[in-house]
Amino acid sequence: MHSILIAAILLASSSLVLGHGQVNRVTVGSIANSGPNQYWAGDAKNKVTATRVMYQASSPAYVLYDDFTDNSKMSCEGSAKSPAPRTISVAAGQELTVYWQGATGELNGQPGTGSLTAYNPWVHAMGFVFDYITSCNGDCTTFDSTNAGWTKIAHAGIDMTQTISNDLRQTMKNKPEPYYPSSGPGLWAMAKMVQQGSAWNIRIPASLESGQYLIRHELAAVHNPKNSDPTTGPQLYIACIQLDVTNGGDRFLPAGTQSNALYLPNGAFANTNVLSSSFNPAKVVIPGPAIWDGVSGGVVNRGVNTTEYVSEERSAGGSAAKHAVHHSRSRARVNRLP
Ligand SMILES: [Cu+2]
Repeated sequence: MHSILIAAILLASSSLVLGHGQVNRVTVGSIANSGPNQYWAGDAKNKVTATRVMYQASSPAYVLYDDFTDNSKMSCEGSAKSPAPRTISVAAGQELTVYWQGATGELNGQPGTGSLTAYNPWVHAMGFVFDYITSCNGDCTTFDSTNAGWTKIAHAGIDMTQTISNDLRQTMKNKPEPYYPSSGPGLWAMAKMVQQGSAWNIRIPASLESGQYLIRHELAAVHNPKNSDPTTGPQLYIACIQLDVTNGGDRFLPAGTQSNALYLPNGAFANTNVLSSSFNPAKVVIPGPAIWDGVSGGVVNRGVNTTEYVSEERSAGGSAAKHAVHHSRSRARVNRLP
């Protein structure tokens, strides 16, 4: 009995390797910016994209728990030092929409995927969605994000006030990754995303000062629970999108959390087991730092007296002081513009 179950799980795990995907495009209002071609750098759209190249569909296809402490991989899936050539303009307080595309056609035209047929829908339906942001300290197209401090602006786990559609539940049953909870309430953020046409909205905080920022938009699929095999556990798909935020408010971001400190390789998140008989969707905790309140960090100094401002921040602690000094420098640069 048990060996049959184990064999079934192993079979399921091996076929899951074919999943995955990437950003199809990012939109702001009626403006669309295509994601890059991950497989051919010479593609013309790679010269005009604002989304950094992610891993391809084959190994490595996503970030696993062994790499949760790796700043280079965790910041932008290997593109920390490989920026995209463009930025997308978005006003503070406005939304951008990220459209994901599956690398394979498993869900193409399938019920419950938001009638998306122009390209492959995203292929996983259980997991978290996280949105982080960091300042590019100037130009995102030259910004090395390896040691960036990330501020969380949104996250979603499993919504117990909602239920997956019967259509998507049935569609996932036809894959080797049936949906859990197998009945009753509990809508994973990733299922919600698939149901709405593999799209996810991200609202830029209205208080955020104008400037260039990198969004770290992250899907964390949990269909393949962790065991002794290092290729199991949550699969992180990390899209870094370069933004030019306009009409900003008067706040700058706090120092944030480096990507190698967001999640523990052996914490509750890494050990999420949707297949366990003891899995309780109501007890799922969203990992990572708290969502930014839109206030802490600091007030942008639009005057010329940056020295006084820096000394105020210094009393708040080392990293904040460092950040404040950096900000004062960028203020000074901004102030020189006509
Ligand atoms: Cu996948």
